[in-house]
Amino acid sequence: MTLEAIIFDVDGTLAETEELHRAAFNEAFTDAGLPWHWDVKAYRDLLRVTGGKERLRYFIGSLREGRATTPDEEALIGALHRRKTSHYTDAVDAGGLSLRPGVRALIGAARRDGIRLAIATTTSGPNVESLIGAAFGCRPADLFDAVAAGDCVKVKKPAPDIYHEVLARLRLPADRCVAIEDSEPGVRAATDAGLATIATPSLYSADDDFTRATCLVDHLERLAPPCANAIRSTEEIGSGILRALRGLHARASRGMAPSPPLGCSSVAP
Ligand code: XBP
Ligand code: MG
Repeated sequence: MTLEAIIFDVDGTLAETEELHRAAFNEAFTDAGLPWHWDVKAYRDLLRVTGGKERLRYFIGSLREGRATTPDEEALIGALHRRKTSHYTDAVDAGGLSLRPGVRALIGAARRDGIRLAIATTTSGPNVESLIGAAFGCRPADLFDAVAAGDCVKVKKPAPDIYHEVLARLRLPADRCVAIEDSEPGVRAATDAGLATIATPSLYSADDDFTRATCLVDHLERLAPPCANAIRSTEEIGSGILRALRGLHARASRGMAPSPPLGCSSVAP
């Protein structure tokens, strides 16, 4: 089976975004005069709830011992989340993020080789626009054939809906694509949609369970074979990552356990 498309998650996968998200939530709380503050430990737990509005709803529910949110609280969630998105996109627009190792190289190699690119993310559309604008100086649609983000599906990850949506937009079956994810809910969503999935854990997801992933690797650049000459061009790194992805995809589509590529921390059975 030929590899035809690569589907990227955004938060934690394209870039280490979660500390900026956390700061933006806290700024929104301060703006609203609320005494709430999400520290790293609290945010690690809250990240189990995917989606910013859903996270806020869960948090407010936990303060109210789990009872359903009132209409006033729903209005507050909407207002806080709009404010949070504004703080977050301002920080990204100001250059607050850089891409994770290997991401730019792989995107370049895929474009040179005619492999299609897509995004399947829980994060809101404006966040994707800001990150792609800051990193590549273009709109997401200039780089990606399909961009499925935020509320474009009713049920967010770990449900597979966002991947079903992006596969429908690509008009491709799952076995022609690979997904790249950084977290357990993301890997679950992608694999439940039938996708071979490369896991590149991020700061907040290092302790997640990645046993469902096709391959677990610290970051994408580790998939490029090392060379004696320590200096490799971005093109060489990108071609190496893409070659490894093609190999992993081919083995996954034959139902074989992938042989560990260099730099793989571990591989699912
Ligand atoms: C990760 C998330 C997102 C962000 C916040 O998404 O759960 O909710 O933390 O984004 P992914 P919003 O890894 O799928 O990109 O506040 O815009 O929802
Ligand atoms: Mg993610």
